[in-house]
Amino acid sequence: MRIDIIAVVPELLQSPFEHSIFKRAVEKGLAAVHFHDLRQYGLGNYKQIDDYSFGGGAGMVLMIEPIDACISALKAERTYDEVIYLTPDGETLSQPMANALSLKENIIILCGHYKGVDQRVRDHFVTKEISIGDYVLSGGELAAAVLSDAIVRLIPGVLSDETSALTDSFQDNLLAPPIYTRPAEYKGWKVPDILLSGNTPLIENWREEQAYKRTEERRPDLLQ
Ligand code: 6GU
Repeated sequence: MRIDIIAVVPELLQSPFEHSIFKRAVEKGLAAVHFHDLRQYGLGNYKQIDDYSFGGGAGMVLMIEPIDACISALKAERTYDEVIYLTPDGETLSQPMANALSLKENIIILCGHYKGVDQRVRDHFVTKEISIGDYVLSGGELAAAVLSDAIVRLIPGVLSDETSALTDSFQDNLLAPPIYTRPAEYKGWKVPDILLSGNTPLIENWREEQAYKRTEERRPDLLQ
């Protein structure tokens, strides 16, 4: 999968891609991420990318020309499955959305900034609008890192133990059960006996019960 990220401040989101699971995905050739600085497509000597809002109102709006120039240059090179615009008024990111996006070949992620982008960008270039939750960020850059992480770890072969993505919280609409590692006792705080029993069916049963209990307590909405 290839992800092209268009951003006003690409520096904000580079380092998450240089470590851990992402780094491994890139090294294995399973994912490639390319950053595009919108400013490079800006207008005139000052490389202008934003302007005042028609009709007045506070805040600058990202202009259509630089965005068109950047997206068109990318589309001239390859076909894209989605052009995603990150915005607080988009559809809230969910695990099923991440699952579906992990099957795509090429995607563009456009990060909003300031007040957002000219509506005509959304009407004519964007195929999907995504928010990462009901709160406001200063720009879409951090949201792009979140979205990309959620997607890339699901690409087959990226996680060393392929089943581990399947047992994630949310993957079966249940939160993950409690987990423990050594020591079996610390300051008198014990690991549940059953996990030390070696009885796999009983352990699986316990985990399922715990996942259900935790979901009931914390996210009853997921059980609907
Ligand atoms: Cl995608 N962008 C911004 N600016 N704020 C957000 C968001 C996106 N998702 C939640 N809050």
